[in-house]
Amino acid sequence: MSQLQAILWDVDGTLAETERDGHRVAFNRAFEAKGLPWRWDEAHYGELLRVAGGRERLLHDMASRPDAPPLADERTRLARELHMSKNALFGQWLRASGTPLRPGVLPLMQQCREHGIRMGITTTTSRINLQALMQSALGPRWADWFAVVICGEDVQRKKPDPEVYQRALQALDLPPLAVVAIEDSPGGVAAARAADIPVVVTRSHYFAQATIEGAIAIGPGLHQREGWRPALRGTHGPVGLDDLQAWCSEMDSVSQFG
Ligand code: XBP
Ligand code: MG
Repeated sequence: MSQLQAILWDVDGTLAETERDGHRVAFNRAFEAKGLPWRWDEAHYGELLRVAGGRERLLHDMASRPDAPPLADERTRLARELHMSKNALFGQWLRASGTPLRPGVLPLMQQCREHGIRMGITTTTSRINLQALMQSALGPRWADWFAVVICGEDVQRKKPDPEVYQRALQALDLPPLAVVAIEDSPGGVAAARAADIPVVVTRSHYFAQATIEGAIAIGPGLHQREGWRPALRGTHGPVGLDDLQAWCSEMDSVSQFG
């Protein structure tokens, strides 16, 4: 493992808990505003999260709804309309709720900035949603924190396809083993692994129990040292760059760990 030179951040579930009370509720409000009786409860939305991308998720759900438009073109149009409406409502929710970054995220970001470790965003979410989150969490100059930002619109194929990660590596001009991805979902981990990038997983609400294969470390969040596999040395302080580097160095010995 070479020296760690950059961190690639997933967004939904990793930077912030945005799904259950954010995207899901905004989808439901968009259905209501359009006069549709569809509602996604928490459990159903958990199932739907297997499909990356809000528009793709809508189309997937319509496929099993007898009251969805019969023609593919109509479904595509409706999905686009609902998705735009959902994203606007999601932005309103973020601004009103002031949803914070998950604990431990900001300290690691600050440490990266202090030590010249570049950061990137690698997400399937829409750019407008990322902007709303980062604006509220890091302020109007949030983009200065990141050397590369790849969103859903920037790729042909969303996670678990590796494209988002391959594009980030290309933009950073780094080999996969010089970076670490931080993810929360099996699809996100699969995307990073398919790009040969080592992945650290912070468990999120919807993927707390999910089977996750191929991560170099899995734990409850960056704010605490307890509960990580492989175990972290020391008992105080959030997960830091030294910890990420140590996991990367141990990688070969834990590659079978799922
Ligand atoms: C998570 C996703 C997204 C969001 C909704 O992205 O799959 O689709 O659920 O956002 P990630 P959009 O974990 O890669 O950040 O509706 O804009 O797709
Ligand atoms: Mg995620």
